[in-house]
Amino acid sequence: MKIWIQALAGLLLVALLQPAGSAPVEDGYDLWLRYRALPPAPQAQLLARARRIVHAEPASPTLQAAVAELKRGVAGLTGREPASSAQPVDGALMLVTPANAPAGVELPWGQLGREGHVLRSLRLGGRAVTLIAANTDVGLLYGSFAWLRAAQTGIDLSRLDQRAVPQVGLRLLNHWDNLDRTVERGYAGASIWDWWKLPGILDARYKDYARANASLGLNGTVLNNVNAKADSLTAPFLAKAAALAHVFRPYGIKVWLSARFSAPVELGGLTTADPLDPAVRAWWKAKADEIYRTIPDFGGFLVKANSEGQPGPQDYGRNHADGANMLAEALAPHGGRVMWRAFVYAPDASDRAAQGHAEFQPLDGRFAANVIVQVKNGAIDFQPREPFHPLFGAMPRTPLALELQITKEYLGFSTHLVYLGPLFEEVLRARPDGATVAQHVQAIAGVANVGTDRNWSGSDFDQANWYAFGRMAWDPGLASADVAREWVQQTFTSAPRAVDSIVAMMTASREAVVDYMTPLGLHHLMGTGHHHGPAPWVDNLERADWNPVYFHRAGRDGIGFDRSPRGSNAVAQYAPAWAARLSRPETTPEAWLLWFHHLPWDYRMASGRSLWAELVARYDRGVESVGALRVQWAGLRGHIDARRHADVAAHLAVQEQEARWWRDACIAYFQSVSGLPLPAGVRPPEQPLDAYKALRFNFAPGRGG
Ligand code: BDP
Repeated sequence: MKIWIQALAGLLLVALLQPAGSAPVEDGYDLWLRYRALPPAPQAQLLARARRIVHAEPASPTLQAAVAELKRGVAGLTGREPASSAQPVDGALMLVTPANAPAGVELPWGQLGREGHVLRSLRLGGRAVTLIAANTDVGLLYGSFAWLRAAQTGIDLSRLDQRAVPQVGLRLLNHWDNLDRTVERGYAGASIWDWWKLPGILDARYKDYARANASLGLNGTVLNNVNAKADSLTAPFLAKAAALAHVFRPYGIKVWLSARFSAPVELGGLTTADPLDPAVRAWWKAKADEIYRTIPDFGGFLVKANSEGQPGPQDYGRNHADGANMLAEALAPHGGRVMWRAFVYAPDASDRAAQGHAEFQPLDGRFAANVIVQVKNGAIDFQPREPFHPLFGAMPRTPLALELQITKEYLGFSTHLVYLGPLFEEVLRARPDGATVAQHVQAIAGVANVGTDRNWSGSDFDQANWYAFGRMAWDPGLASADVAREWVQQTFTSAPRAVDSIVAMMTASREAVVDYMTPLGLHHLMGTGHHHGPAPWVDNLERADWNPVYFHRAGRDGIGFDRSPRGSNAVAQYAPAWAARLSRPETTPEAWLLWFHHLPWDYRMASGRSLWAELVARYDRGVESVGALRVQWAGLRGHIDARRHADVAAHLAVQEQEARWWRDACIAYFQSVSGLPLPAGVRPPEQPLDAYKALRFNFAPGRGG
């Protein structure tokens, strides 16, 4: 017995003592901030450029964070941690603001604003140095992350001359996190906010979360779900939010809260939350004062009102502007803002896609200066593909925010590999009129995909969606493929062939999900409530506009939602050139065809196929694309650390099964309504339609509390 115990203990010891210098096990926790050792040549180049770090003393907490990150990064990438120095020695990395910039160097201070930065390598008094220059310490922090990114993405550090200034002022994550730590539409574990233990106990994750966001230039975070509980505005919860704000402050991140419109009734004991009632206004003013006493740099409120059962000004016969302006007035003396969501749809609306514009556009110009109307990228709800929302370009006198969803509620949760960069790019670059959506907005918000899973996002590749959101919010001009490339280089490998292969996978993945879920402009075909899997047959929900049949309108005569002038005429909400284009199927982009038109099954497509044959072909193409992703990933074995390789491979195997399921269930259903035979050579669905209809997912994640 004793011998056995000794032998076991010996084995354990061997397992625990890894050979010196062996690579750490990759569990995804470090995100894109891994800083693993570079190959010898880039390592030498980096060392020559980071012998010492020169910075102002005493350093503010933000400057300390920048210096600490540089030291950590250089130490990881080269094995040697640079010391701080007061002198610009040869090879110095110098963090400079106008207060300590070296004389004689021309820098474009006037163009950098509060958050912009310059990276420049130059010779100073005969010494080779690198300047990270910004007007503020937070600019230096962003510049430090940018320099570390350059060091890891093959950029020549001896010829640096980069300037980066964010184009959109407010760049936020929206957490749909509940106070009991469940996360609405969260697929990465529980909420990272341990409300119960806050404010006394601070999880180390909070700081790493802040580092990750700062590395992307995100400058705000809404802590709680838009389906808000009033409790989040009580003193105990404000103290908890303040503790988080304290951790985030050095990283340039402001805390925001979702506010429940009826809080004056629920917390204040008032009989009404009518925004024009003086007592209600006084309550919110006092609440705002209390919040700013607790969190002096509080960002403001995010509000979901009169949407999906949430309380709002319409409960009192008032409109969205009345509600938003009342909150804005309370926050204004403190510099706070209101993000008022335009995600609304009335039970009696004849076309849900037209509702947001119908309620909000007439209010253009009536919102207070510190209100921003937050609009989802499309008019329905974060589908795999939607045309840009008709409110972009339609409210020229109102600041707008673009809301994107990083968590993949309708795109396979955190199981499917779907890189969202191309989706973000599509909407940011869409041109409602002379300007792009990105040019029309003053804020960009992303519904977070962060949770307590060790890898933060539920899968390795879902980290890329957080990354792409942040990078593209900072610079909407970035190409999604370039963002994917730099993410891969920092996250997986810098070996060029492997990088190319992974970037190709990521780029293809978005079109694949559109094809195997909702091709040709179809939308909202998913299962009820949990939104997992296909259910195009659902027709019995309480509200018409919750049913997939409402959206696809498939029957013997054809398929698609007629939003042309012959139908709901939602196209009229777009600027005239778009309205004209979208009114006719021949001039509507094929990717949006069934979003705007109801067409017969034998409608001739650009490919020469009938609509029915094209639809089937798209479903098949989607499944084949996932098969191709699996093959490509299998070819990367040996280039990627074993644990993450196996994990991604397992996810892709499930994705392929689920893509097949989507294809088979949708084809079986549409065939049952069209009555058409399958085109020649097409594989019939594996199961009869009823088998798909019978599936239940009572415990699917993400439904919140
Ligand atoms: C939908 C979600 C729901 C959210 C809602 C919203 O299914 O959970 O509360 O949007 O954005 O995407 O308010």
